[in-house]
Amino acid sequence: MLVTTKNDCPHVKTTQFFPIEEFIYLPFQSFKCEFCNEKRELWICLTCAKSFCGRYINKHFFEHIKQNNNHILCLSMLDLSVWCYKCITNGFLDVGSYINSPITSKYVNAYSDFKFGYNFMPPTNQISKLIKMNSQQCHNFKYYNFIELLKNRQFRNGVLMVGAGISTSAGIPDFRSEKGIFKEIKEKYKVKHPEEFFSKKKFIEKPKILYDIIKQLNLKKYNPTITHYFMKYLVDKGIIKIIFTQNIDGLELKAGINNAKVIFAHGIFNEGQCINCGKKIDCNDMDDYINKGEIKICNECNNPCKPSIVLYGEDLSDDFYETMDKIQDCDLGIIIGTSLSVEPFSSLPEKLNKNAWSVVINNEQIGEFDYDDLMKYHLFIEGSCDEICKKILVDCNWWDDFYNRFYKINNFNYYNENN
Ligand code: CNA
Repeated sequence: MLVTTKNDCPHVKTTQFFPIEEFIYLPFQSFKCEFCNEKRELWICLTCAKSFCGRYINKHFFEHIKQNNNHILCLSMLDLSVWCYKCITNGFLDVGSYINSPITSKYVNAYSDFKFGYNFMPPTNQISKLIKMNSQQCHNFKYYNFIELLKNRQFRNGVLMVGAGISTSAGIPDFRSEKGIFKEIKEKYKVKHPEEFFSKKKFIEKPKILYDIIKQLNLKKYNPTITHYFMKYLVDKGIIKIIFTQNIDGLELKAGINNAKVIFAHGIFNEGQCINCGKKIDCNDMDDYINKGEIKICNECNNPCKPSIVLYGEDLSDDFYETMDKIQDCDLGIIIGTSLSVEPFSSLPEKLNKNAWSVVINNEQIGEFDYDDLMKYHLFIEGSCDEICKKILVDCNWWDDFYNRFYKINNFNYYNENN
């Protein structure tokens, strides 16, 4: 084929281009031919940003321009070349006009950034005049792009990383919020650093305090929240494959999520073990001791037994370390209700690869590192996690199904009613 490179195509000036600030957030990975659903040899129309198969498949791009007179510039999703169909002579099949202009380069760069993770062409002065979007617009584009991918099952290997914030609406306080456990401990025990009561050192010195805290928390009485069922829903849909939780309340299991999918990074309250030799204690037995406020002593090594939660100064389970390497293969990471301030859990999101989506749902900004710098597709959704999970379900058209499966059989107002 004879190809001429044109830097001065007259149709570039008269073409109405799809807004570049929206183009950069299009879900290219789910693009297919608008006519025949083909995924091979696709062309993106630079006017409407829809995709169509090319001459070697069913020639639907030609169909598109026949129907839309002014849609003539297209970008190849294969080799990133841009063509003008008005400049093409000899029918469409023999001679093409490859366009290289500042404006079309913006689209090439944007798509290249998606496809390869870097810009295909060096920016010219014109191109580098970056289109500025305000942060709300940017957020909305990203959010709806995310919803589109979620609803079309483009994510197949997602990971959830969650913390105490997913259980606050059940009535279980978190650690660090205004009404959190730390504040209460500070006042009750007159200490500056409430964390110390969750340390191995302090437990060995004064085991009774941790027994009292666990007794007061009475974690057995709580029920899962909308967010827990949302997590179950994503697992059932095959979108989420692993859940890392910092929570010790076990509500993930109460919501029906299979034990094999959940890594309890900080253990679980209703089991027990010796602080020294690790010997397991029957959970009813441990519960009895906690309720009586009597310290269970290990009959193997004579040391105090603790609920099977990981204390500061103790190592996390092998499961945690073995599974965390899987995060780098995930296509989606959703982080919910955690301040991400406890290591090594707080480093888990950094294991996501740059092309994975990372979505943080929390009622305040979190994390030490700069996600926007680290992740190409990062979305922070601020607010109550139950409300946001509901919104996502509605936007994906999953709400009715979710409602019938989980919502109508659970009373999610129990906490609000009691408070
Ligand atoms: P944290 O440090 O208390 O952070 C919780 C985060 O969630 C904060 O950023 C809050 O602003 C946010 N948050 C609270 N409620 C909501 C809500 N409804 N919607 C959205 N965001 C909300 O707790 P982390 O989990 O980050 O810290 C890890 C500790 C807490 C782990 O060792 C846990 O074992 C420990 N913990 C667990 C539980 C539990 O099992 N439910 C309760 C309290 C503490």
